[in-house]
Amino acid sequence: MVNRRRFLTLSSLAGLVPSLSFSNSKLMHIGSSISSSTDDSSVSDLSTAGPSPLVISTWKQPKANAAAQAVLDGGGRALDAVEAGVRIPEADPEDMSVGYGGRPDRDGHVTLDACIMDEKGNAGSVTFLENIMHAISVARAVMEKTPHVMLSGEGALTFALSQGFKKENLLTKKAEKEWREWLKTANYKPIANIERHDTIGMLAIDSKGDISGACTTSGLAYKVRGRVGDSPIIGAGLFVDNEIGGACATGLGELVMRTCGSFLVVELMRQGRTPQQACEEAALRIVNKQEFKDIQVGFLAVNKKGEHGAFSIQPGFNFTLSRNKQTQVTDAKSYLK
Ligand code: SD4
Repeated sequence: MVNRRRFLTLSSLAGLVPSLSFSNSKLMHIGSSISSSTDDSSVSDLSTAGPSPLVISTWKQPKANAAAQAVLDGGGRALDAVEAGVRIPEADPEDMSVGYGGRPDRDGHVTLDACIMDEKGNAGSVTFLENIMHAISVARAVMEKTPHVMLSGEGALTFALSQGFKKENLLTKKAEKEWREWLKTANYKPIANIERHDTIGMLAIDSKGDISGACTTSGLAYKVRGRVGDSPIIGAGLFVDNEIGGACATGLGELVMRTCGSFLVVELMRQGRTPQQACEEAALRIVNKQEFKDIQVGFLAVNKKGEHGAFSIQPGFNFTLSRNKQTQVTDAKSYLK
């Protein structure tokens, strides 16, 4: 349950929320197909607490969820599910915020950030990786085959090649055309939702009740070359603690990194907050301390009981939840209306 009173209290203490109108839009039902809804309660009929496996991901990601759910349905591990899930947008040229087809940096290079965490607290990450489609699988290889957590840039690429990953061009014609158009003004200013962020953060709970998570992105379009966001940073773009739950973030990574956003959400759940309360409080931490006008950040979380929560600064953030062979896309509540 969302603790609205707590949120209102926190908000009004900070003097920051002039109007909080919570409408009561209902979830649409579901069947085996995908449904969508505007969800002000965020905790929906798919989120009935219980140990049943679930997959939840940032933004509208039904295909990714289906791939993850197939792993869970076969009795697979949450770690395998999240890897399989996020590989879908990584390979999709139409998804312009992740992997192949991702928008390049200002110099025309697609550079990838990704990380993964398993139920034992193991973590792997790659940053500033070029020319490898499945950054998430490289991150997993870092976790499982090296004594390290994070590899970056040229070193990450060399490692990927040594593991048999194939080098390929990730810049599609479409992304290149848009980038050349952008070059005419080369005006860079991150604005909420303007890049139609689709970075995927995914959390899964398997039939044993174990939790894992993955996050992968090509980062901000036309970023300064070498810029790394929150997505590959354990504790910022993703954090999993199998005793408590998991969280992931999307939006402007700089704001998420400054607050260790996903770690904060998980720690708030450890202190007793529901996933929804934790996401709201983490977002408030940002708006209380940082310039957030025009900036989007969204948090997504699940706890060990299988409850979920989602919250963003600006409207426009949604998430995809799959459970019991049903999938729904839901608009998250937001700080600004
Ligand atoms: C970043 N957090 O690189 C990512 C971008 C993102 O949806 O989430 N886009 O800052």
